[in-house]
Amino acid sequence: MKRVLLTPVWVIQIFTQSKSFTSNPLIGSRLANRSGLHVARIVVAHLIMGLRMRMLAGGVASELRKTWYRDGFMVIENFLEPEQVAALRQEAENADTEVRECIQGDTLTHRIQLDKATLRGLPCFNAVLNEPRLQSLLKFAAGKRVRPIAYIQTIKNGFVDGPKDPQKNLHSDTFHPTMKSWYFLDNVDERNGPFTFVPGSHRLSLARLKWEYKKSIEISAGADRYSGNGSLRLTEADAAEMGLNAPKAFSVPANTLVVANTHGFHCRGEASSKSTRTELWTISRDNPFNPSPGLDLPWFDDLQNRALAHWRRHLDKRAAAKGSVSSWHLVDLRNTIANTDLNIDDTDVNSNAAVDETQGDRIENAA
Ligand SMILES: O=C(O)CCC(=O)C(=O)O
Ligand SMILES: [Fe+2]
Repeated sequence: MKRVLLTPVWVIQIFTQSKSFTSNPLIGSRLANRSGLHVARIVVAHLIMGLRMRMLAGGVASELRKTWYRDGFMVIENFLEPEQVAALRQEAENADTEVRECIQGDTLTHRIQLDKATLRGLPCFNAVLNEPRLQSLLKFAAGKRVRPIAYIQTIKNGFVDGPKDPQKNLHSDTFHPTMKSWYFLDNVDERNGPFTFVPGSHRLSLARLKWEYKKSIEISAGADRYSGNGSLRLTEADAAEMGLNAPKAFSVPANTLVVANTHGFHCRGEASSKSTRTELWTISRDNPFNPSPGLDLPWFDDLQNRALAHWRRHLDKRAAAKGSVSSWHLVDLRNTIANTDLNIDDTDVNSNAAVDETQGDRIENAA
C-alpha cells in the first residue's frame, strides 16, 4: 500500500535534485539504470545548468568564467581588504549565537547559520555577504539567482577519537552541477586539511558517462552508504579509468575565496595535526531540471533560511523523543569536548527535507 502511495512521489523526484539510490527505488532501480536513467538525468541536468550559468555570466570577468568552465573552480586571493579580514575574524570569534555541530569520524564541524536575525549581530559578515562582487560570482557558479545559504563554518580536525573523516575521501556531491564556496579566514595547508579538487572532473566526458553508467548499476545492487546516498566515491582505479587529472590541494593564505562545482570530484585533504580551519561557507543547490535561474528576492532568502532553521529544530525534537540528538545538534561551545559521547540519531540523514539545502547538505556531511 505504502508503495502505491509513494510511487507518484518517486516518479516526480526523478525530475528534481533527488539523488539517493537507496531512498527512491526508481532512482535506485537496476532495470531503470541499465536502461540509462542515471546517465540521462546527468546529461539533461548538465545541459540545463550550463545554460543557467551562462544566463548569469554577465557580471563575471571573462578570465574567471574561462577557468570555471575549464577547471570547475575559481580561486581569488586577497579577496577583501586586510581590515575587513581582521574584523570578520573578530566577529567569528566573539559570535554569541546558535552553533550546530556534526561529528564525522575524528572531525567536528561547527556551523553558525547566517540568517537575517544572526546577521544583525554580525555587521561585517552582513556587509561581505551583500557585496555584489561576491553575490554575482556565487550566483553565476550556482546558476541560481536565489542567494546561497551561508554559514560561518569551523572544521576541527582530530578533535574526537574516531575513524577517518569520510569527507576526506574523494567524491562527487551529486549528479548535477552544484556550487559551494569557501572564503578562508585562516591560512590553509596540509596542517589543517586543504580543500582538494580534481581539475576538470566536473565535465562530462564519454569516459565519465561510461563510468557513471557502470556505477549506477553497481550502486542499484547495493553500495556503501555514501554512494547509496548519491555522493559517488572515487577510487584511484576509477580516476585512472576516466583519465582524470591529479587532485589539486588548495593550500592558500587566509583571505582567499574558492568557489567550486562540487559535482566534480573533491574532498577535504588530510590534516597532519589536531587543527582548525574557519571559513565563510556557502552552498547553493537547485532542481537542475528547472530551466529558470529564479529571482533574488530578500523575502524568499529569509524564508529559505527560516525553513531550514525550522527543519533543524524539528529534527532536534524528533531525536530528543528517541533519547538522542540530531546529526546537526546544538552545542554549547564552552563544552565541546564533553559532546563526544553523545547518542546521535543519524537516521535524519535519510529523511525527506523541507528545503533542498537541508537534505543535500546533511547527506553531504554524511558523505
Ligand atoms: O571541507 C572541505 O574541504 C570539503 C568538504 C566537502 O566535501 C564538501 O563540503 O562537500
Ligand atoms: Fe563534498
